[in-house]
Amino acid sequence: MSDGSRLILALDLVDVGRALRMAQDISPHCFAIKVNWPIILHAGPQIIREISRFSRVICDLKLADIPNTNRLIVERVRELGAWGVIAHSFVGQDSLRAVVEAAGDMKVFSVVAMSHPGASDLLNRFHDMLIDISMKAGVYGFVAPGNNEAVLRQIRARAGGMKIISPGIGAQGGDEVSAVAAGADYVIVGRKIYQASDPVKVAMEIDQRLSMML
Ligand code: O7E
Repeated sequence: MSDGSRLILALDLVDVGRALRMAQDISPHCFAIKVNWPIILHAGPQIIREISRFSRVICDLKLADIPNTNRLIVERVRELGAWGVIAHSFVGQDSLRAVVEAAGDMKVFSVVAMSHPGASDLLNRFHDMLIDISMKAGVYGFVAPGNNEAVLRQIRARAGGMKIISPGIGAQGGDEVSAVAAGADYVIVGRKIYQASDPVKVAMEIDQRLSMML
């Protein structure tokens, strides 16, 4: 894991052996590795512990439940050694606060806008309210789309100095340098890296492009 990197690898592979090898090979070139339902359902929750031995792990369960259920899930994620966890904010301040309280030292990122086209149907119209809910709940940072510069800039303006992590790069049309220029602290990249013929090379290139912006 690289403290100075602005890259977060989205490890959405379903071949567990390949995912672990890729996590190990790319971890020196990224800040953290994000694990989502696909790899957790194939490998089991212990994958969080396994990758946490050599990298920060952001556990992307996009929690969206009542406070008690959110708390029970986050307590387990914490036991497994994750560095961060992702929750939805639209469920409200009490649900999100339950995540923050159960997280302890883990960083909580709340989703305040998303990167897919359907996000404009509802969610992305409410990012200001979702940021306010998230701030009152005490989150560490936000998830905001790296492929939607207008929305990302608005979120950065309201978020002040809080951390923003941004997916939507590569396969979803966004560019890592533009996303950071628009306000992202870290970019989340999956297919552009793991579907490349040389994933380590692509990860290193992204990492280098972003480090030149510092
Ligand atoms: O498009 P890719 O392959 O680079 O993968 C993007 C990853 O980011 C993937 O895991 C997806 O679930 C996630 N993501 C989005 O693509 N868009 C969003 O709006 C939010 C997320 C996400 O991870 O939310 C939490 C960070």
